[in-house]
Amino acid sequence: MRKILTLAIIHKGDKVLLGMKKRGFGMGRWNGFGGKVEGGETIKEAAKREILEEAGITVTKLFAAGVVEFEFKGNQETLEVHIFRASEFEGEPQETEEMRPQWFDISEIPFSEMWADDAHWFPLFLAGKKFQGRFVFDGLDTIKSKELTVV
Ligand code: 6U4
Repeated sequence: MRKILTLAIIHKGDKVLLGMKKRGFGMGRWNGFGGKVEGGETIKEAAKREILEEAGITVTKLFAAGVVEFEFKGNQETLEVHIFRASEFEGEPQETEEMRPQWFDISEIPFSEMWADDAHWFPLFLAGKKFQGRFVFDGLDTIKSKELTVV
């Protein structure tokens, strides 16, 4: 089974906006904003909706940055995560039930409190590259195998 998810990171100048996930999958980690694509919406529409729901801001232009697949040992499900970048938005980031947004300097991204794969693809993201990859996890913290290429 395959689940299609979105993940959006606001990158403005030398800062990125991340959110501390307060509940659900990835709780306790800093991450971009996103979630499941619902019936009847495009992946980009889902990404915009999730940013509004989780950070309270409206993104005008979203750009595809990469697609990364995740598998977890012992679990049949594949997560297909579509990663987007944005720099322009309307409104002020605000804490929601799901996320606590915070700006980070790109030299101080809190990788030790993020998904382990982020340390691999974030440098490509910050360099404005497009990428695709596949990570297999053993548990929630350990990467068992990885593939990551610039496309
Ligand atoms: P619900 O059911 O709405 O509470 P929830 O458990 O909060 O769902 P979901 O599915 O809405 O989670 O979103 C999970 C988010 O985590 C998506 O934005 C994708 C992201 N994500 C999943 N695996 C990731 C990983 N390995 N690295 C990463 N982001 C990941 O950086």
